[in-house]
Amino acid sequence: MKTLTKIAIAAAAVSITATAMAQPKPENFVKQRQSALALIGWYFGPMGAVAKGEQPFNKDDAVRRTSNLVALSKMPWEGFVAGTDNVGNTKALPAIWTNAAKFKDAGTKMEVEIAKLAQLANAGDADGFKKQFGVVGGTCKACHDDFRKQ
Ligand code: ASC
Repeated sequence: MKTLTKIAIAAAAVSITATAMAQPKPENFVKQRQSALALIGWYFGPMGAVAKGEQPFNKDDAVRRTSNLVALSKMPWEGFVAGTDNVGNTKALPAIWTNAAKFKDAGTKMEVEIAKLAQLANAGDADGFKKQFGVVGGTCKACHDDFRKQ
């Protein structure tokens, strides 16, 4: 096969894949963001007992949870595409799209504060970690107050 033909076939394959990947169903966007946010709750929530002093700080557990959270905190946003405000059992409020800059800012705050929490976990700084847990929780709450149905 001529090189040019090979290139043309490869390009066509890439474009078919790109087209297929660019069109998830609206309900799959909802599933994507709800899954990411549920996992954030899964890895974050149990550390509340540490923050409250009900459980000792365990560096390995904190590092494991926060490294997952650093990755997860970047994920929900691509699920909030326009036109998915009334799909399935979403609690997303229209303000997510009508006040997109504020929503983006609220999401970025969570990412930034989770990154700090991960740094404190890696440093084994139990006191700093406990304080920062509350700061991260505040970023969750702020976004839920403004952008999620109660
Ligand atoms: C969690 C969780 C939330 C936030 C929020 C913070 O662990 O599942 O939605 O923290 O309760 O106020």
